Amino acid sequence: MEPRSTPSLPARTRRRRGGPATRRRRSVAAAAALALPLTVLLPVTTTAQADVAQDDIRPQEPGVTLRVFDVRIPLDEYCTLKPGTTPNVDKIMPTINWTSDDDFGLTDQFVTEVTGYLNVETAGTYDFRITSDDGSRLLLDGTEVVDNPGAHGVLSEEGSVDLGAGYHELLVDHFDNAFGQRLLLEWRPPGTENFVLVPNSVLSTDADVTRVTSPGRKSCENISETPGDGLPLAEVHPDYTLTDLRPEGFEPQVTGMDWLPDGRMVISTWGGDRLTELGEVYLIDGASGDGTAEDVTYTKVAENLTEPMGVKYVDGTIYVSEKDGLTALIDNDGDEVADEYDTFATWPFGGNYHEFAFGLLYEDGYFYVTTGIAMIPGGNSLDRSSPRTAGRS
Ligand SMILES: [Ca+2]
Ligand SMILES: [Ca+2]
Ligand SMILES: [Ca+2]
Repeated sequence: MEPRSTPSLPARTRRRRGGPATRRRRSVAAAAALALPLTVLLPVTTTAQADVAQDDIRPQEPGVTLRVFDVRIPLDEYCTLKPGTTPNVDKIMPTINWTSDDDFGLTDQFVTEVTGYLNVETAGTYDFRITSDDGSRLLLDGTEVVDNPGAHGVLSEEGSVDLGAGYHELLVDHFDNAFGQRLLLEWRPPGTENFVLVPNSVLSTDADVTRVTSPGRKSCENISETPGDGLPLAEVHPDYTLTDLRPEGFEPQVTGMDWLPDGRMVISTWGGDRLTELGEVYLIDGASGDGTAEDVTYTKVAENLTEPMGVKYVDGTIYVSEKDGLTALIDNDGDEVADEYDTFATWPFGGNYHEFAFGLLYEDGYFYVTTGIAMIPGGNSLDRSSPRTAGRS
């Protein structure tokens, strides 16, 4: 199974396709074609509907985020990557103007996703030109502004959009099938004559993100594949049955699992954001054997835990590994809800978001965890001399 992003990086919803403006543009073009069959259609200006409120934007740094995915299949259309796909390349770039293998990080049969914001000072009609080898498209605030589809050599397409002053969510999709590759985004702001490269000064992307990558081939949703060829888990071998055990309304972000002697399961959950104390522990009944989601019931045992990443049942007591130590959940009155949270052991913890204690195991009187290293957002280890970064468990 393909490694996922670290839990500290909740997946963002990126793909908002085909907003109202796109639909409007198409219907206007169709009507014009019916009424004036011999007339060349004039370009129609789209309108980006949803300007991004300043308050909704995380801290920014100049540039755009470039993610590249190694799909290794012939491409003549946009690839919809399978959910949770980790890129092969993830880096910040000053502008969108790339040609070489080094720029993209891959050579052929790859998919490119560019994200960030376009911040314009003045409202008005902006023209955009996207030049690519092979296909590409530009979306602002989820609305398609320029489409340059299909497999082809270097080719430009233009489009226009009315923009309000402020931030606009930017997305460029691109793919390279074979031979050369190119991606260039230019614009012509209101009152100017010529297309120029969209400058670094108006581009920004989320600052202080951990850029998680993984090697290997990535998969598109719209390509048929068979299980068992090294692809991320999407289906299982036909000899097995994949069963979803999450009942309606219960979709925990599970970080650890263990069995109780009576056949019930105990799970720990993450909490959903960095450095929170929102982790919980549940007892799950009905999750074994031929059980389905309808058979599953759950009860909360504990809450307010610091990003627990492991859970273990030993001699009648549930233990969880939090960021900073091992906690025993003590039930005094037999109702299976913890009444005391006893710190059973501690280990080095520097308060860094990336420090976790994974994979709680127990054998012959000893507990075992593996600790995640402290990281500076962006990807480097914080301190190579600390016990955590030296790889000790
Ligand atoms: Ca190429
Ligand atoms: Ca090409
Ligand atoms: Ca109790």
